[in-house]
Amino acid sequence: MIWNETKECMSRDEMTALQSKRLVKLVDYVYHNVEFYRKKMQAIDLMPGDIKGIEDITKLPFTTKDDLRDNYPFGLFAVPNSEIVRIHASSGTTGKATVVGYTRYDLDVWSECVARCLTMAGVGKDDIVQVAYGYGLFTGGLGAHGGAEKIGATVVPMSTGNSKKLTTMMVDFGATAIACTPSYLLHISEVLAAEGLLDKIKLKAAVCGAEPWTEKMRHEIEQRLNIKAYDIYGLSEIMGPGVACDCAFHRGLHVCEDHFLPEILDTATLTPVADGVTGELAFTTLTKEGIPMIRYRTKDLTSIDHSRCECGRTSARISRFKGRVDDMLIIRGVNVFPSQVEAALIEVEEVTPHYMMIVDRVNNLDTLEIQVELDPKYYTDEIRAIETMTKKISHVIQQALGINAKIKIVEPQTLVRSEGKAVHVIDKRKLY
Ligand code: DLL
Repeated sequence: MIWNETKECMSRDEMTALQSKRLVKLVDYVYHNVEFYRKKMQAIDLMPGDIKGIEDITKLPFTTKDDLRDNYPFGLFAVPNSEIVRIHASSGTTGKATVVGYTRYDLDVWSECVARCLTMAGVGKDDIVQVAYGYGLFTGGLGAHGGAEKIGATVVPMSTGNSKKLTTMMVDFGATAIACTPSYLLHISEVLAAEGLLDKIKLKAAVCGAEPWTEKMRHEIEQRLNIKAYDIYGLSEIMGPGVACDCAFHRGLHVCEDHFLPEILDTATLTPVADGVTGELAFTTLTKEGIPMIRYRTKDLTSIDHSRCECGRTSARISRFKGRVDDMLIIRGVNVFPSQVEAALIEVEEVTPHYMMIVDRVNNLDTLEIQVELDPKYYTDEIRAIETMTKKISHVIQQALGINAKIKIVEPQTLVRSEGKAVHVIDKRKLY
């Protein structure tokens, strides 16, 4: 298929026209090439001709992660395996892996989208980019890699696993950009500080994503490393990193909406909500050949803004993620997102942004313990000081979450640092 009609900075009408044209073609494509979609459409008496533009999107059925698992491994592919040139997969915590396949054209689109994101972060052909997302079945490493190569940057495929080597090479190679998870970058900043290398780096930009993080955490990273940090979003079912990224104005993430049509859905009714209203993000892949997705429910919570950005780009922007529908903890009836804890802790000067939430149930009552690390320069054995600090943090958490939590202050460097997606929650209630 040839999809090559994209023009930069289209007007909203031009974008709608392009999306509509592509959607019509896509629906016809999946109807004739993926039995799963054909059966789903037949079940509701929907024919490809009934979809005339994006205004008809709500007529189409949703797709979920379970659909991918139920059709494991290749059941949703629209092309024979001879056309598939790459497989990625994500395992999740339960069930079978979700497997995705890319044609050569899909890989081209992917690197184009990541290249757009890196360009938004000011990264170009003169930069030396350390890619420190995991390489392998996870899309982070190879996805970022493809985009960085596309813009002609010098790519250093570090992957994860050896922070000391990474920091040494960051200095020796004069790396100017890094792509990794925000939590890993915080860890790298600690390693650089411990090695006395902070003033020897040439880093100017970081493109961070794959996990929720807050605006405050971005500032923290920027301050520690004296760089600019950008938020990149994506998911393997849709493509991988590069579905959206924020620009220098940080007023939401620009969606590559010529390739991915976003919808924000009311979490209860699954009907589209207005701009600015938070709901579940769904995507329809407008150009994907290997494994096209129709109204894929991401479970990620965000809102959308279709107005023109100060940077001049006209693409729709999704706000920084509030969490996932299924990350949401319900503790004593209150909805709690780990990102709220992170945002609250970052307000407390004496603690680091590393934390672990342990949720349990004692005598039928939910309990929440939050383990936090003090900044080494504030760490003390003095019981009185620890008590005062604990009280202070309890208050901040109570204000942020609306529930009480037991705060446990742990010694610096105690909590496990992640190299990939950070794990911030142990929910023991699920074990019963
Ligand atoms: O995490 C792809 C990726 C790699 C994105 C590197 C950015 C950078 P999955 O493993 O399929 O793919 O996980 C996708 O991660 O649905 C979100 O819940 C979360 N996520 C990804 N980026 C962000 C972000 C990759 N910038 C899931 N902010 C998504 C918040 C994010 N959450």
